[in-house]
Amino acid sequence: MMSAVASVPLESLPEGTAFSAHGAAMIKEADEVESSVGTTITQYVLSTARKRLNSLQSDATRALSRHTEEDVQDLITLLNSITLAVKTVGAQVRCAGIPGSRAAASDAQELNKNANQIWIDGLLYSQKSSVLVSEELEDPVIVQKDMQGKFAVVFDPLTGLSDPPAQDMGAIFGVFYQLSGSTPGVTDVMQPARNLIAAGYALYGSCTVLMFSVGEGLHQFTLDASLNEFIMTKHNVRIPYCGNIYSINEGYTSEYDRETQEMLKCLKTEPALDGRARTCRYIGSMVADIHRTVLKGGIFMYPPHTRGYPNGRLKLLYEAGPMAFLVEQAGGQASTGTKQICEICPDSIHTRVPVFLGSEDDVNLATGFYKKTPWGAQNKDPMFKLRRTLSIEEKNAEKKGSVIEEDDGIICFHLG
Ligand code: AHM
Repeated sequence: MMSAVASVPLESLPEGTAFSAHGAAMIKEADEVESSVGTTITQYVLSTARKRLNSLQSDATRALSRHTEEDVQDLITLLNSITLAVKTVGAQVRCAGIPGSRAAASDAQELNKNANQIWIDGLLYSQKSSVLVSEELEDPVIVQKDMQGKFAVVFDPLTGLSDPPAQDMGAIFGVFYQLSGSTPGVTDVMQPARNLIAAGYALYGSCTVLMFSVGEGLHQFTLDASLNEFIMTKHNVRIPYCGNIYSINEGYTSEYDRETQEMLKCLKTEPALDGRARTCRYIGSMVADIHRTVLKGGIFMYPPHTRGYPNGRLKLLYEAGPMAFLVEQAGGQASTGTKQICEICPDSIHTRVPVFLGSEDDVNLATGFYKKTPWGAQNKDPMFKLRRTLSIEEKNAEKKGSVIEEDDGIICFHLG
């Protein structure tokens, strides 16, 4: 794998274009590269993006009868500008609050403004996007004609800012194909998350982690500071079928709807499906709370409440949608309580939706309260509980990609 990287000397590439040019030059070799731990993000995209682009046959992409090699290279160039923005903002976040540091922003607002500009500049100069929607801007940015590409990008350049530096900050993004193929406009981003070509979130912790998908599983990349490159550190991350952690701002309990209040009572009294007592964790930064949920299982929630957010606080296009796509890629579920988040088409770029996402069993429990089949009622049936409990190992094995066979009534798990 590494020989593919070494075969194109970086010093032979023009300054500033190292990653995209390098990526394009590697196309041939990357055909043979399997996505696995140790791969660079560029290699991974090269080896998987074709499948994803080919599989997108929705109305959104029908204009492109088939993807071209150029589409793959354009996507890589676009993603290189995104990873560069993540690296640059990550460096600023690490310096934030250090007096005298050139990169340090003096306050959260300034940090946020800088982060937004870094993302916008990078995406514009990539010349691969046509429409940009940022949480920080009221209106979409329509890229000027001579710099347009064929992708529409939605992003939150810096999230988890309400209490810096105590919180883990991060970024969220999603990439769509431009809808029309002709004049770019706001309608290009009015697509459900199901149509995303790629999405990811970054977490600026003790190291910068990028969770990323092109629609064939969720993978973890970690910024290797010595190479300044994202390297795959976990291939095909699978969210456990159930977990014992619920994550919600309980300070709003009396202001949540009846369904959420009932569910919270249930979570405090009913153990998780695997028998563990439940526990609560809430950082107040969705990237950090969701990252823990993805790795450990459980549920993250931001339901509607009457203290200012009657539809929930999280925005569909660049927060809930990409996160729902990524959680589903890890085998989890994402719902508003009544609808799958990935199926919802936004009616405006800053539309908010309620969010319940995480382990399949825990999201089912939560949505049961909206479907009027709450866990409390089901739980009275001892057979129901038994059936659920019996399925847990099978479900977790499935999620880990293990092969399950039934032999004379005995279930065998072959670890994949
Ligand atoms: P924002 O859309 O204003 O950036 O807020 C999003 C953030 C999330 O990261 C986090 O989950 C949530 O707001 C916390 O909100 P609250 O303080 O109401 O619990």
